[in-house]
Amino acid sequence: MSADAFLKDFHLVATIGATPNNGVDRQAATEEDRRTRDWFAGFATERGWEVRVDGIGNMFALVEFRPGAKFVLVGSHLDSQPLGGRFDGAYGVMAGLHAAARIEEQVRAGGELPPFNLAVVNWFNEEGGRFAPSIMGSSVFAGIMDRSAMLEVRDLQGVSVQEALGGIGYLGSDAGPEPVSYAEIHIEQGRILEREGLQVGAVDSSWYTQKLDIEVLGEQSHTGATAMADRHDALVAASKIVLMVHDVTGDFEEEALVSSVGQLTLEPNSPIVVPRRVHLVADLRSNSQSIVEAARESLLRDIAALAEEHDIRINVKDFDIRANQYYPESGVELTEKVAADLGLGVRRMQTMAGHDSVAMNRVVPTVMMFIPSVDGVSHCEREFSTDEDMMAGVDALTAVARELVFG
Ligand code: HGY
Ligand code: MN
Ligand code: MN
Ligand code: MN
Repeated sequence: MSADAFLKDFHLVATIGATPNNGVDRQAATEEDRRTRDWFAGFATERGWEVRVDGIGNMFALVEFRPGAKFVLVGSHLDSQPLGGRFDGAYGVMAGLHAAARIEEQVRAGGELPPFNLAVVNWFNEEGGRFAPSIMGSSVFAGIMDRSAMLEVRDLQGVSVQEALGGIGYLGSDAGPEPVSYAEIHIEQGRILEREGLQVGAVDSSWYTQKLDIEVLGEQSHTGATAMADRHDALVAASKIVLMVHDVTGDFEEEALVSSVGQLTLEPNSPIVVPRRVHLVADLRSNSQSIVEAARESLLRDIAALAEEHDIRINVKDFDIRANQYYPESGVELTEKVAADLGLGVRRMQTMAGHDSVAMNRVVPTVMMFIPSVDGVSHCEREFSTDEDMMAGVDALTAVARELVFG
């Protein structure tokens, strides 16, 4: 499989769910997600690879060399954020498909049968935008999240994961392949590789992350006729919480803690009604678990005082908690060796973003790799990586996956 073949496929898939400024909107289990899934299945069946869909919508394309042997999984996710980037996740799935096609060609030509098989994975709902929590499909596969509970999760319109997956014809019942190891390549979504002029990141660890689900319950009333002293305005309190989530980072060393509120919904959301309810989600991340926990404690104290001051109710729930992950040294060294063999600049690094590898590393030895992001931006239409860097990544992933398959 040539470089041109990869680029042609990548740029074709990027047209699915394309948005006006070069992004994509392919949220989990939407019509656009279905179209990329169909494309994924077509690529596999064209090559005679078996396609399986499990009970949470994860897709597997199986390249079987040795019947009955375990599978090296390579992959990522095809779902995107709303108005997201066309590289996040999709690059890793496309690179996985092409790496598998190249390895299959080499095995068929070379004659030597590897001890393990190979499967390319498209994980369901890594992004957690439409259905929270994120990293859902791979976490169910890894036994970290309960499938039936996840099938009941509903989006803001009240549609469940089960209904949505059924609606696009991807609520399967196949058993996924038995994994022996996992490899994932992904855009860095930061600016370290670009700044240092390197082509590959050998990811050795992931940050500690958690989210706070916050519900502010005030009292609905008339924005004109209600005296200020009588108002219980949920949005005034929620606005203070948004600023608290930002300001708490100032209690720690610069960039040691990152946080934002990314989602906020308002009821009834009418111009002349004092808001009754605000739902907001805060994302807290740090390389240090104790920093996240200290920030959480401080926020809970300040939010309790706020509820008192405003005489309203505020409910806070923790969710999407991800402990630091440390990837096996052998995998980090493999990435470094492969990059050096390919003449690519490489360095070790952590990931602040979550990935399916965070779930898979809990169950099998996992190799996580990055390619550079231009300007370090992601989860936006401006997200970009060059064809050259993408191709270098496909070469690196192919070499890593081949090493894993040959054991
Ligand atoms: O959580 C994350 O960073 C990922 O994009 N879902
Ligand atoms: Mn991603
Ligand atoms: Mn993402
Ligand atoms: Mn991610």
